[in-house]
Amino acid sequence: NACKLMAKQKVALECLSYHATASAEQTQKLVNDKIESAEKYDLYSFKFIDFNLCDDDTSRAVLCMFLQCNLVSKFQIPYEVLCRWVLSVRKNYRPVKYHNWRHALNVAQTMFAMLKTGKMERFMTDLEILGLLVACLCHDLDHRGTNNAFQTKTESPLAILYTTSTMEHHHFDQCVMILNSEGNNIFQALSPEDYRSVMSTVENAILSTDLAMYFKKRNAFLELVENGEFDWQSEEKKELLCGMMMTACDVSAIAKPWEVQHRLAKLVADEFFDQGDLEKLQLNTQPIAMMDRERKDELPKMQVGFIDVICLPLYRVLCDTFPWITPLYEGTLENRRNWQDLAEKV
Ligand code: 5BB
Ligand code: ZN
Repeated sequence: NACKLMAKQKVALECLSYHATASAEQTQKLVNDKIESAEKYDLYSFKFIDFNLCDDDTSRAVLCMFLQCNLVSKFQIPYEVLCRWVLSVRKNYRPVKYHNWRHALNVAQTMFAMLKTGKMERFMTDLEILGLLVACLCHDLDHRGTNNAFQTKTESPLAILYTTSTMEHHHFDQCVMILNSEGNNIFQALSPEDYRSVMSTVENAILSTDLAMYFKKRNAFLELVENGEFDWQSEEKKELLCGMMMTACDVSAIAKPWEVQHRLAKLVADEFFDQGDLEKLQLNTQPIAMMDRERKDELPKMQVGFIDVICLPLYRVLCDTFPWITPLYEGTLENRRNWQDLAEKV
């Protein structure tokens, strides 16, 4: 398997070319920072936005979620290690337009709001809550602003390494790499059994953020719900539920107040258009409508499609089972009306 070995080494060399973990100074500063209340950062709200937070506040908001869930004391996470880990994760996001650190923060915050305000924490163990928050923060690590299809088309080393869920496997790899870096292992005090368990939660959750996985899991999940399933305790059902929750958080920009959704959709579109430009230039191919900046007039119509095919069915089935997360469904419905209005104007 020489090909895979070569690909693995290329990926590893890329990683070596810069320091992956946070500096001592930056870590010490965060350790000494005052962490405000969860209310101050608006963490309980499904309308949370990061626009007004400075970069330092984004790290502090993450610490606030861990503290609020009692994860630091329950799993004896040394506070300094947690601070270093948060900064290292932040550092391993690239400054792409949408799939950057702020997207990861927003996904984690929606998870926090679903668990707390949405009252879903009663269905989860503390170890699962820890795994889910870590997964949200790490789920797009080292995203390059291009999707799985692009990796395949360009025969990137990552696509040679992983033929399916290419980027998602890489995001998980990066997550493991950070945890294994000196002074970054927030799981260091866990028993071997808990360690294996939380890593398997994280892996399942990150791999579930591949849209292809979502479509597979949604049918299985729908079947459970239609059979009147209310016991989410078995391992298999828990994995399905966690996967659905990850997608619900990953696309939750679609449920934000209209002004915010409009701005975020522009960022998503800009990142897609950049990939489209690369395809025109590097591959000499015509990108799909979604990635073609010549067709940006079709954006409202595409958002309606995205909402109807992916978002509303997901929020519908989750809200039927967990009614306290209904703001996600209603926010999405409201945005559908706005995008539909814009689509009719074109
Ligand atoms: C999505 C699947 N793709 C293979 C083909 C296109 N579709 S889509 O028609 O549903 C579509 C989705 C088309 C355009 C879109 O954005 C134009 C700006 C979107 C879209 N995707 N819109 C969004 O606001 C967001 Br957020 C997203 C999610 C982008 C990341 C995909 C990760 C999916 C996780 C389950
Ligand atoms: Zn994401």
